[in-house]
Amino acid sequence: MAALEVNFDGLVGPTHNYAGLSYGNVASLNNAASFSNPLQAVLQGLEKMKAMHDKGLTQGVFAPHARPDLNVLRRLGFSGNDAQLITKAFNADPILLRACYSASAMWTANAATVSPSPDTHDAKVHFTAANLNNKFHRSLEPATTTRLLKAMFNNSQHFVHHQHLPEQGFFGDEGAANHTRFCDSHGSEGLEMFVFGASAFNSHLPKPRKYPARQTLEASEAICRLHNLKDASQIILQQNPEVIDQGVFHNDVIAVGNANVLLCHQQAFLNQRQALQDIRDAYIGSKQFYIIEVPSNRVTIQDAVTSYLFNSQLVSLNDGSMLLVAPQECQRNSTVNAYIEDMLLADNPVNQVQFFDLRQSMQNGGGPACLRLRVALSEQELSAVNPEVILTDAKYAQLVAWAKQHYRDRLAANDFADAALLRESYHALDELTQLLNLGSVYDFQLEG
Ligand code: SUG
Repeated sequence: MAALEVNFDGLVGPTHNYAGLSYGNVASLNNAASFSNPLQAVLQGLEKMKAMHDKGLTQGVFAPHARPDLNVLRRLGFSGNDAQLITKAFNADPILLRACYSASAMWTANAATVSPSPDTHDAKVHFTAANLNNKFHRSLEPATTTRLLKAMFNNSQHFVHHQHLPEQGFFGDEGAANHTRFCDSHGSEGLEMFVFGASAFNSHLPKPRKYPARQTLEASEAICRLHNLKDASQIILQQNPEVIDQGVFHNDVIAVGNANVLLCHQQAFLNQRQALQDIRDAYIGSKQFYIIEVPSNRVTIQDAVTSYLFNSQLVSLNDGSMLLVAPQECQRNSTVNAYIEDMLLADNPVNQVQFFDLRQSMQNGGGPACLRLRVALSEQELSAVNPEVILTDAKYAQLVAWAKQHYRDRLAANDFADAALLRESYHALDELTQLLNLGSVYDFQLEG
């Protein structure tokens, strides 16, 4: 049956900022004191979405979350009306307030894990929002993510939504950032690869020493069970803990897969030689399977982390060729750029590259692949998706006009003390629920 992959890109929220919240994510820590430009951020993201749409791909839009999250501030003991809550939190702990304002839901690779119907025993598409419990600001996401997923994929004949895993480090789950799928084509049965950073229960497996492992083996195993995955459609591998300590906080910072191609760094996996053989052996397609393994003497881990080469998207175009959707930082890094040029000429399906300016997101450690959640859908399943979340030329124009009306072009530390930002943000999202026909997915009340 004809099927295609739809990338649902996170629309950057109006409170996008740099608060240095993600220990282990080098860009987040390095840019902690910078001011942000939410308008530029949302437009950069929309430009990538539009470019994919212009290539003939089906492109989806994933709405931002309502920020600031006042419910969590109330839970933490702050009280009063909206403006009083903001003032009290700003005076008590400005970084906590910034965490409640974080637009981190833009990185929809972390929103959920999705298993397409050819891989599951009940032939339905399964969704589990990630609990993201390793970082406080991200742990605020799963409930709203689930509501958004239900508003986008609202059809129980085709779509199954699971509750996120228990909110505890043992089941730390970062969603599709540690999950990729190999297949002959998007509609054929695939092999889903889950990559974990450490095991919570098995002390024999190595762990990173410095930075946290955000995905556990136990979380990946639970997702395989919940999604009712066929045995042949799952493989679980461990990420190399040494590279986590060098800033590779998700597998998608060191590896990316699409269809019959895996692009990964030489140091991506623990016991890499065996891991790659296991993937080859487990591949269930009949096409040739390509592994493009980038040697350390061509691209160092440091270059991988600063350029985000492996956080490129690999997408199959309608003519059968494969496109690398890379951040501009790869083009600016001469070693990485030279590697890409060689890769395009080598014997593998990747034969085009397009670079994007996603600097606003990149400065928080979010490249092209972080910004998208992949959902492979049959034609029938696609027709059951809320049509308003699929990008068209008209929807793009509406979203650009909406962003220009509501977003600021500069946010600095003191702006978070003023409840005007809260009002602007809630009003923007209220309007967006209508543009994307999402219903009541947010739980804020507009005062006055
Ligand atoms: O969870 N950064 C995000 C970046 C997520 C990238 N996603 C993938 N690799 N798939 C994170 O670390 C920084 C927020 C701040 O510091 O203000 C942040 O949350």
